[in-house]
Amino acid sequence: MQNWSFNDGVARLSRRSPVTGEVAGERTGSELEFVRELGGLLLMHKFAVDELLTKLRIWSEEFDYAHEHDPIEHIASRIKRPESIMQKLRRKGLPVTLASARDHLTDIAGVRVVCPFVSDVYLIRDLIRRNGMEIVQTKDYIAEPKPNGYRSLHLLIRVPVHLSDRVEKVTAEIQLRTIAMDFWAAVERKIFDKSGGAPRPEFSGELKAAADAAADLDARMKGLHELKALAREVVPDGIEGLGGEELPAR
Ligand code: 0O2
Repeated sequence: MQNWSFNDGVARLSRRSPVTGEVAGERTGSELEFVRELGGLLLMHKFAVDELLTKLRIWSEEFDYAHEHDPIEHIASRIKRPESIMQKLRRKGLPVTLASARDHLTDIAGVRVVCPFVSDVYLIRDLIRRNGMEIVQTKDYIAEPKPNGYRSLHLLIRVPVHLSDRVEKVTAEIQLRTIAMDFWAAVERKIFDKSGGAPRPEFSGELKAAADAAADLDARMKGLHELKALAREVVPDGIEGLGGEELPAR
């Protein structure tokens, strides 16, 4: 999920170069009409992403300060490219209109949160729920991974966007996963680009085994994390202080 600039996206949709202003191809009248109308909808989704990112960054810093544990490793966001919006509407057999995009596409605003531990994924889910954002759909691919091994928690949330004269609730998709899950998903996407269809059966076993290895890594890192917390409780100075004796200076 790459960051994407709003102006760049609108320029792409109209096939107008953001640098030279030249129009690089012909669009049908209805597509151009769609281009003109889409701007406001995309801007509203950009605002939703902005609101969400602000909250996530505050929680990240707050937890780091108050609990000496930052539950967020990194965040990525994107507004769906206008070309992708048109493609998705066509793929779903829907009319390429503003109303159709607004009513049927729930992933125009997308935010991905990558966390150190699985427990952090659910902590962020709970913080979202407790902080004025309604979760309208949950797909828990961590509890039930996809057949290829894909793991992530997907939420559709309603983000209140505070405009100057009203509050609009905008749907955004948020994907939460661990660093290990993110590594697998990012590389899987590179090897098996979604336009290429499902991987051949002989690759599926290896792909699933790699996903299981990532899950095993998560479990082992969780174990280490708990061990460190326990050591801190028993010996406040941590594992380093267990022996009690200072090493001679070298
Ligand atoms: P992009 O460019 O990543 O946004 P829907 O979106 O509802 O039509 P679906 O499959 O029901 O389709 O939605 P789901 O299961 O919530 O998955 C949507 C997104 O999750 C995908 O977005 C991917 O980002 C991610 N995802 C789902 N399955 C996989 C997978 O097997 N591998 C990887 N690497 N990512 C996955 P898009 O639409 O593909 O595009």
